[in-house]
Amino acid sequence: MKLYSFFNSSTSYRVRIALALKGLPYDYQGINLREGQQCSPAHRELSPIGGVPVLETDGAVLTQSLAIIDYLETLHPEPRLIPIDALHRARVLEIANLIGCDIHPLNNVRVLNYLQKVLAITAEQKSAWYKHWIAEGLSAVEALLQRNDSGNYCVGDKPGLAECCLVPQVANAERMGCDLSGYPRIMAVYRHCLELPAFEAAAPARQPDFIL
Ligand SMILES: N[C@@H](CCC(=O)N[C@@H](CS)C(=O)NCC(=O)O)C(=O)O
Repeated sequence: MKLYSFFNSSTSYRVRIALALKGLPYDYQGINLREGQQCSPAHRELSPIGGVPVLETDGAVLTQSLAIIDYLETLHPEPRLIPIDALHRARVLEIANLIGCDIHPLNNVRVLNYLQKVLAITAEQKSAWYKHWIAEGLSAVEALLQRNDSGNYCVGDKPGLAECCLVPQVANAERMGCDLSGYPRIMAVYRHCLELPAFEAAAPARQPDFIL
């Protein structure tokens, strides 16, 4: 398998964690989002919307991190990242969807670029936008974790799809200087996961295309 990724892309980080949790080897191809490589005609052949991650596998090209993780889960069910039990499964998917649909798209590179380059907002306004949507979204995740009575993990006693989504989103928020002191349950899961070898291997600083 070949993964097209950018070291600090949170959606690529989701897939890297899933691959590492399942112990699946892959080749790494960096796509530099800072240089706009995701918009090149060659990359759009792989990802029509112009993004990462992309997984090439068995002659197929897959986009969308959650679809890629679902594909990996179907072919390599152990360890399970998405529970079978209906309620646990729904709880994992509600966190993954909250992060994937309600948080990440608002602060994606193309959205921030449009705000700054087309609508001409200032760097301060861009930062305020970013922090606002992180606060709205992570407050909701924190409420779900309280409802789940989470401990080391969002749901249950093993890392899975919810942590694949949560850890990269928190890493991005930390990098962007967001105040995370109001999310004790989220931070407990985050800190615990960062200690695990699979999360360490998937971390931005461990990727071949890492740059400061
Ligand atoms: N929903 C997609 C989002 C993929 C995505 O947009 N990734 C970001 C990086 S985290 C990206 O490539 N952005 C490039 C851009 O917006 O130009 C997924 O989950 O894979």
